[in-house]
Amino acid sequence: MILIGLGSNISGPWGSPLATLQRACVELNQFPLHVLKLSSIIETLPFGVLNQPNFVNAVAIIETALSPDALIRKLHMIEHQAGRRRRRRWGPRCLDLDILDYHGQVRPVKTGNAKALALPHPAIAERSFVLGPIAEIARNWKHPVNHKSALVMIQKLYRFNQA
Ligand code: PH2
Ligand code: MG
Ligand code: MG
Repeated sequence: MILIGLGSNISGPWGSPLATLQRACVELNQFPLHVLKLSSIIETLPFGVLNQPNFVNAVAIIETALSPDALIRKLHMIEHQAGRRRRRRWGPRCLDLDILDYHGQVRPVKTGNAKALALPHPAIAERSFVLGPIAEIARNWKHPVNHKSALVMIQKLYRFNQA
């Protein structure tokens, strides 16, 4: 299964963050990409850098024959069309498209090369705005490294099991 995280918190050439996310879904469904399933689009509080507008977030299950590196290049092209320019870490953006999982592939985070693609996305476990939508559309999905479902990971995030 290939999972893509979508996020936006500033308007751009495709309109509001919500309109941008909707248009991004259309673009994600252009050959050689196919959207199999899309989660609800949810409004979320900013994570990391706090003094920025709320985000809209969603997760899509897609299929494609593209390799992870070709896919990320394609996603960066769509981000660029959506008006994304600055690349401040965790800062505001018109559109962010992240590969969360690529068929369970594991590629370690390479230190000293911030641009290298790490798989699965290294921050899934800390982000309810990713885990919630995954739980909604991919009940049988398991995290490729810890083998936990999104629901179990959300419970850990909120420490429900440790209260
Ligand atoms: N993306 C970030 C940083 N913070 N916060 C929310 N709520 N949603 C995001 O998609 C998001 C974020 C960097 O990619
Ligand atoms: Mg991101
Ligand atoms: Mg990104």
